[in-house]
Amino acid sequence: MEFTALVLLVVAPYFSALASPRDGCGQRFLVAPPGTSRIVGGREAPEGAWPWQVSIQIQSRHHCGGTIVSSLMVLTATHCFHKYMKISRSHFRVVAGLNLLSAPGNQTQIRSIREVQMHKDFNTATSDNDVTLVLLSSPFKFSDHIQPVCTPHNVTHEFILNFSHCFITGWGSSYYRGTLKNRLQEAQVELIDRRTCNLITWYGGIITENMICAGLESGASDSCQGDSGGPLQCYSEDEDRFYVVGVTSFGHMCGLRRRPGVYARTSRFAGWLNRSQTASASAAHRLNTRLISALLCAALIHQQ
Ligand code: 4AZ
Repeated sequence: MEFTALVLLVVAPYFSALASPRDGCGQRFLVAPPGTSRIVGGREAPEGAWPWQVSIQIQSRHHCGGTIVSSLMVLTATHCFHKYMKISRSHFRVVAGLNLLSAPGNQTQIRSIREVQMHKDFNTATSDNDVTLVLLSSPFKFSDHIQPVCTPHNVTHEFILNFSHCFITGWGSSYYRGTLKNRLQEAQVELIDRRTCNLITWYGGIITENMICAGLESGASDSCQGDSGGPLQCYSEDEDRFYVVGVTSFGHMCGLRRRPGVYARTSRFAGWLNRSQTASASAAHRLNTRLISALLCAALIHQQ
């Protein structure tokens, strides 16, 4: 009987790691909900404001942003990886619970990468389908500083959520060809409909259905180099949660009038996200599952 209890104790965390990513997502415990005041341009993010934001690093240097969607998976941009596949995966790491790049605190957790799942239809010329899922070597332990974000179920769900406030976050530069910022930055943005964003005086037709523009017409709020792969996140007042609405993808330089940031539209990738998450999680857990089955069998035999 003691052996059975021991087996259950060992097995329980694996099942909780496999639990649906929508269980408790998009909530932050250290910062109040967004107010009604507008923020134009970037400002320093308070500690714990964006607990799903990660820094993807190469040889301990910030390379791209990313978003925690479950304890084992980080959503980022394909362009953060596809030119870097010759670099050994062991040189990459994913850092969560981070505010100051130069000074990871005791809230920080670091994981290596087990697998990179790039969207197979990523187009280098157009940046269409600029989404990648990174499978971690071991799960993040969620805390006040580390939490998963919610992901929209589909495009209709994205509309129904009726977002009141959207923000972009990252350690990227505050001007084109600038240097990285040490402290995580946040800026409030507006979602810009595709028709406007494709106007001849804006992006002139290069924005596909898999992309969403966000920023301000004036250009005063924008993402920039180093923010790539990170989240465009929106707050649902009804649900009191944040959803990742976009993945920072590209733009014509930074902060230019009528050249807002362009983001991979996550609601268009809900099916891909679910399939990739299930496939990767099951592959990663196949070995563990075998071990668990063996242990459970042993416990049953032991009981008889
Ligand atoms: C970049 O190079 C980049 N203004 C990211 C976002 C934007 C421009 C460039 C959007 O990573």
